[in-house]
Formats: sequence, structure tokens, C-alpha cells
Amino acid sequence: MGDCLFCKILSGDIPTELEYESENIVAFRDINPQAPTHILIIPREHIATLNDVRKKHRSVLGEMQLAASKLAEKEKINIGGYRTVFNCNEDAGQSVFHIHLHLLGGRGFRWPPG
Ligand code: DGP
Repeated sequence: MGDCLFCKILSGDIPTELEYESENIVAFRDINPQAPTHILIIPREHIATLNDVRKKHRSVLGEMQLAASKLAEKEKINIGGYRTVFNCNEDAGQSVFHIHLHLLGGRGFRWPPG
């Protein structure tokens, strides 16, 4: 989609090493990691925010979460624990408007988040 940064990663216009890919999703490391493991999992389809998710997206969202738990195992953060986060719009701090699931781990996290 036009100017979308993550669509440019998907098209190869922004070269990025992928940690995982399937027909429907890809995963790559965050450029500005907030934890020792910080991976972003995105759908190949451009969906701007969680508000744009529809019933037809149920399986891709499930695939994203399943990929997060598999990647957590691969990163050896599954036993210690990890966090998965979708930020939606301004109050949550969303800065790239192509939905992405953050997988964060390798350190302790506070609750509630800031
Ligand atoms: P959010 O704030 O939830 O919209 O997260 C967007 C994340 O995207 C942020 O943690 C930084 C990351 N990011 C931004 N630009 C790039 C990029 O060009 N490459 C990679 N790998 N990550 C990026």
C-alpha cells in the first residue's frame, strides 16, 4: 500500500532479514528493540489498525499469535516468559499503520504497562 513502511519490507524495497515467513505472514526484528528479543509479526495483507480487522482476518490473526509462540520457543524466552502486544492508534503509541504483533522477551516487564 502506497507509502506503508511494512509493505515496503514485504515487497523487498526495504531489505530486511526475515525470522519467519509463510504465505500469510512474515516476522522480522524491530529496528529499535525494547528488549533482548523484539520481533514484529505482520500480515502480508495491508491492514492499517486493529480497528480494520474483520471476520475474514480471524485465521491470519491466529497465525500471527501462533508464530509468536513458536518464535518465543526458538528465542528460548518461552519458559522465562514474554509479552505480545498490538498497539492501536495514538493513545497506544502506534507509529506504523500496518498491524504488527510485537514479541518482546529476555527481560522482566512491568504491569500495568506505561
Ligand atoms: P508501533 O509503535 O507499535 O507502531 O511499532 C512500530 C515498530 O516498528 C517500532 O517498534 C519500530 C519498528 N520499525 C519502524 N521502522 C522500521 C524498519 O524500517 N524496520 C524495522 N525492522 N522495524 C521498524
